[in-house]
Amino acid sequence: MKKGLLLFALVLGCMSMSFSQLLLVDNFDDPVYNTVGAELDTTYWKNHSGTAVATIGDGLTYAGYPGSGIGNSVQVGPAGSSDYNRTFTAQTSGNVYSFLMVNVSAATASGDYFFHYSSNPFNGGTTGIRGRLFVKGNATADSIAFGISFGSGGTVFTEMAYLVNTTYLLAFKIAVNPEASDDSVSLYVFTAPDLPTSEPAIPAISPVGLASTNDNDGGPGAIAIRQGGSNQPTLRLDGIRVTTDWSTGVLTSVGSHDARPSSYALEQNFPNPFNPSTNFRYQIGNAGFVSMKIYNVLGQEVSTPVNEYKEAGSYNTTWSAAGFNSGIYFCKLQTGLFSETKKMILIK
Ligand SMILES: [Ca+2]
Ligand SMILES: [Ca+2]
Repeated sequence: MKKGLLLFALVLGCMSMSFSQLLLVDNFDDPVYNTVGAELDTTYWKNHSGTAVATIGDGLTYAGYPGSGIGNSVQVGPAGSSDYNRTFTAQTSGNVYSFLMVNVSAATASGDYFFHYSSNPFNGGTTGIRGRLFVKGNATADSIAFGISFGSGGTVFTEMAYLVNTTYLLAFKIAVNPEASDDSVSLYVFTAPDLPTSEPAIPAISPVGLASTNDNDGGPGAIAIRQGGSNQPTLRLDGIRVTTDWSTGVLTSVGSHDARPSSYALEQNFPNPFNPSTNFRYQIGNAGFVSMKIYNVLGQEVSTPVNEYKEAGSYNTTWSAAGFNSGIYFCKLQTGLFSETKKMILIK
């Protein structure tokens, strides 16, 4: 079966289940890809434009935030121009929050955007839903303001109330609503130790974009980190947690989607041959969505013993083949970039 079909099957399976509503986590903590000074890794982040990619910087901390103090960060600027995106399951209704720590060391007076929402598949932001996160600085280059825009609309900034070289926790919200011209973005900015466990009533920037033509255009399904050239800020961002549920974003510690294939394994099932049930032991190196699917000898999917978000660790899963015919079956485990298949025999 093609990879795309498998992914589609995984997505369909997840939609019918109840699971943690974290859509994407990146703490830039994978030692294989995320060493300081290296380029933003293209294992997870796909290049949309530009060549001088963002690099990895020192990690950021924010007291109490689950993404705090884990591994490294992404360095945007001072040079370079690029736009790298990472997709997640598109959300066609409801709220999506991107929590991220941001520490700005320099920002231009006109400002520019450094992070944005787009659609899945990523479309470059010229069509589809689009929300952007900006920062600009004052003339003496010590105070900054954050800003947001939706679709092709203008940018709305906060007061120049924030400081350079200070780590803030941002919650960049995009709301997808059923009627025309009612989608929007809004922004919350927190200073440690402020860490509300539910969405505050009043954001730093109230909803922007309500009349945009990008409304209802597939929903958010990607985030992107962007360097914009001459007007861009210089900053680090870290601890990205995209979620449909505010409290999950700030409370649940689930590790990172960053994956090192060597820390994953699917052992041969036991017993094998078997009747009517058999066990699988497997190991997950980092938290993430895990699917275990059973295929018959024709390659048809016949059962899904596992299809949920799991913490890193070792697991045991039993598959009962009562009701299935004798024959050869395959068990495929998939999570992130890791995939392994074992062959087994049911004898009745
Ligand atoms: Ca980090
Ligand atoms: Ca709408």
